[in-house]
Amino acid sequence: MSEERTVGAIAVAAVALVALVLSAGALVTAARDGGTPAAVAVPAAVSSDAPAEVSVELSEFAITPGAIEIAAGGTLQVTNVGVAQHDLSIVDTGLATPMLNAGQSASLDLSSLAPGTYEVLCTVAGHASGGMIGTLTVIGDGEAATPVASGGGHGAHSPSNPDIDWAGLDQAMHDSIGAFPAETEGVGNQPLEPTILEDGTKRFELTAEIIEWEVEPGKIVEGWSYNGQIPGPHIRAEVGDKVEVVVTNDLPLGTDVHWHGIILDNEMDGVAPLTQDLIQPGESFTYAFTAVEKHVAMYHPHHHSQFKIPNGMWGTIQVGDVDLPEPGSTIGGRTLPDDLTIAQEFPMVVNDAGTIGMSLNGKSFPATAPIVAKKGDNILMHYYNEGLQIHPMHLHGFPQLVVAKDGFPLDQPYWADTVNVAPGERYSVLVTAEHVGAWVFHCHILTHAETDEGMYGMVTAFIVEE
Ligand SMILES: [Cu+2]
Repeated sequence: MSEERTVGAIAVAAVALVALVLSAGALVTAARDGGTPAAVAVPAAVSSDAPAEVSVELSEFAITPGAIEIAAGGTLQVTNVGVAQHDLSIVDTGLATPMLNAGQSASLDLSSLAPGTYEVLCTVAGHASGGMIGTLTVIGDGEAATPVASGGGHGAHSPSNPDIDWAGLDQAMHDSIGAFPAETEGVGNQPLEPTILEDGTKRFELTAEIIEWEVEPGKIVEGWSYNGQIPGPHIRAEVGDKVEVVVTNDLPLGTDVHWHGIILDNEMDGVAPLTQDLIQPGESFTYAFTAVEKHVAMYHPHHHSQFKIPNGMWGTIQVGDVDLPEPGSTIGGRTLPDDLTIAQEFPMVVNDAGTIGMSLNGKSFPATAPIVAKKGDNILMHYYNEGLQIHPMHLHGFPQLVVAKDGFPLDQPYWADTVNVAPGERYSVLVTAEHVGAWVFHCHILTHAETDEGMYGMVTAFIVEE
């Protein structure tokens, strides 16, 4: 992917479009002669193999399917399956459904649309940037539809579907894995150095700002960030520290910062306008608290978090060290090393929506950072879920010992090769790099890790050297 891209509000649509075009080019080999593949049911009124009627669901915050394909002259049946009001607008065409309340449906006649690809979105403020954006491809007579990635009809990925280029699928996976690890601009989670005030208070400074963020090679999105990083900078304090965080708002709307998991006074909880006034664009607000106990916590906006967080506004904050089990102790039949010195400690922030999409620490495979360890190293990893979905994080090769939940040490740590992390949760896991090799580490919701274009999203590797 080396094309020059327009960066900004339409970047996501452009990338989605390019991806669609690439997938069509790479994977469709048949049915360009106007013939009808035998395995495909064709609605009576059209001679394309695309359906004449497609059901589309609107929800918080997705348009499903995200890449709609329909025959020229077709009709969309649009249903709001969410809880808020939504609509579906086809950009620059004047076509849109009425605003739909939860549970309402509407038909959208596309007979005025020429074959081609259009951008679709929900026009409610913030919903498109929250994820309610997609593409609509109107397919003319005799054109082939793209193979459906999952869930659709068409006998997708069935040996009876003549549209599938099986060798192309093999090649796409091979090429995507060969691109790992890929260099991209920007690294998140860098330690934030405080200014030490006269009374010993540690003062940290955060600026909320919109940046260009390279999620994967060549894919530059509008990232909502702290200090130009996704994840935002890592804040570290010790129990007993007096902490101040000065937050400056360079966003186009008001904001606040919620300290998710930190025990502090109500007026510092960051829920505007309940516990404080909104921090208006151009203004600053100082959060202050004394760290009273150990925490594995995260910070993010509470005000319109539904699009700010998916678009990248989150960071990690830790107070003290997580308590570990006794070295050499036996848990669940496995004995821990006698030396539990931690060789590496780092966050694993998972996200799945907005402009950042399926990602680990703000990057999508192949731009995810590999974990590189020496055999026998002990690694302490903290999962944080800043997304909208649950993610079962599966490590090949050796198990993870879950030692803390939301920063609270467990009386009975437990072993797992797959740790399920729900939105808002943190799990701290201790991993001993027992076996040499390049071990895959990924979300086990398979469509968060692979597509027809190969490996993507929530995948990295745990590389153990001798
Ligand atoms: Cu997942």
